Amino acid sequence: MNATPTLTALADRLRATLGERAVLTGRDTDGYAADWRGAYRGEALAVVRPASTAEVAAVVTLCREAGASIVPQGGNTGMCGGGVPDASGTQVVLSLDRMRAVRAVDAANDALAVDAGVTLDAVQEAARANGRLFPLTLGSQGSCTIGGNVATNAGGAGVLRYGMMRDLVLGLEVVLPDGQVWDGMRALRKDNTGYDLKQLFIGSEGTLGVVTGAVLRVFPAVAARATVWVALSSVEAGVALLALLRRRAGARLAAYELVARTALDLVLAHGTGARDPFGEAHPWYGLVELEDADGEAALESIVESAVGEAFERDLVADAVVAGNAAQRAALWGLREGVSEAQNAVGPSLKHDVSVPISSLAAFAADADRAVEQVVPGVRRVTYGHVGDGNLHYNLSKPYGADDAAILAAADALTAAVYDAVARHGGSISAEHGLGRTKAAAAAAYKDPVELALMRRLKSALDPDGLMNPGVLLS
Ligand code: FAD
Ligand code: 2HG
Ligand code: ZN
Repeated sequence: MNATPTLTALADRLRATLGERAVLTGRDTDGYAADWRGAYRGEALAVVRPASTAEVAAVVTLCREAGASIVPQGGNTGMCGGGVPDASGTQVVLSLDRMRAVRAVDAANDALAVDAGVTLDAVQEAARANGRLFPLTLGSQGSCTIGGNVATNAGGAGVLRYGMMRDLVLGLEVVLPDGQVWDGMRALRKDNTGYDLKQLFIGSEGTLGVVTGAVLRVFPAVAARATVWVALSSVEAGVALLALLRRRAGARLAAYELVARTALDLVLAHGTGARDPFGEAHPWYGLVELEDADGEAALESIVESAVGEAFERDLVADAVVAGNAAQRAALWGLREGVSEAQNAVGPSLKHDVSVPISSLAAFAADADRAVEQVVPGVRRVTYGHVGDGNLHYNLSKPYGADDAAILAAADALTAAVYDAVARHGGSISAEHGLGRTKAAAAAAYKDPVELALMRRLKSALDPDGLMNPGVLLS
């Protein structure tokens, strides 16, 4: 679609307000118009890079006057195409990449106030520099931003102990679709003065406003860690091990990740320097980490006795404990390397699903049967956060097949997985959000009353539908 005259003038008006260098057009927008997987490529009318909340508000107002829709973008590491424009060439990408300040640290209140464009790595570093921990941990943390983490309600490996982004935010600053700034940068743990509006924006994927700042909860620094990689015969064994670990380690259980052999094979084949810790292959692996403020020896003794009991009960077939930081990093590399390694073998179908933990094994078996019927031999690259009931039930083409084998059957494969999710009372998005990929599926699988309520909220806040249309709600 060609840009209308009003839209054509918009880039000039944005330049006049923000300055030449803050507005990109033409080929300069390319890096912002595609996602990191190459799964989505759109075309932007312009990319705007405001440097302050007031400038974000000015951009939103100008876009509204011109009738241009806005796609907020942080680090562009999202999994569902929610941060890139559509192909119309009429959308404005609003990038937060010039809003990267840590605004304030209140160590006594265990709180950190930041701009939305600050990277997750930088927030972790700011917390560390003040003897604190910001526990959100993602493979993308060098690039993803706090605004993106808020907008997607990001999860990751630390959820078991600390919760999702939703649990880590005390306050927010948001530019609303009408250009007003909501200053909700409160650093309170208790505030019972009505609806908790920040929770509405957390997980809203840029459809209700632009997050420009956040007050984050931080925690005491963790000085002691114990990390163990175990071999498991089945998902059932993995789930039984979770209960055992919870009983023995309590709140010290910080992460418990599950990795199928198919996923490990990809990392061993495509990851740099990856090495199988065991001499023989096993169907499943678990990566377990305990943490505490101090007392490494105490943690190691809990790990030893827990793994000892797991051996006696035949839950684990082999185990290796990280002896130092380098070994710990190598074990985490086997887990965190899966996303990139799966990219190396062609298109992947990503299914970021959750079911009750008690249904994980039955779900995986059910989904395995269902996808096998659609494409015999389709590779199940299953891994994820077992402690949260969240599996990345990802699919790749069968060994030896070409890309068409999976692309032609993509919709049928995804429907087979989502139907299995529905049979087990699960969700089609545990942590990545709906984005463009799952907006239509959500309309089919979510409760109609819930969907209607979501649409009413959307039209109350964004009556002209200018905030990230086509994302989250179809
Ligand atoms: P973007 O990709 O830029 O945007 C994502 C969505 O948020 C879009 O809808 C966008 O419009 C919206 N948005 C971005 N910024 C704002 C803002 N300031 N205001 C309003 N809306 C905004 N995710 C997990 O949950 N758990 C994981 O373990 C995990 N691991 C990953 C590992 C790898 C290797 C990669 C590449 C990604 C991983 N992700 C994971 C996905 C991704 O990193 C997260 O979804 C992250 O929160 C996105 O942040 P971002 O800044 O890159 O957002
Ligand atoms: C992870 O847990 C991320 O590693 C990414 O959520 C999952 O690439 C994926 O599908
Ligand atoms: Zn994940």
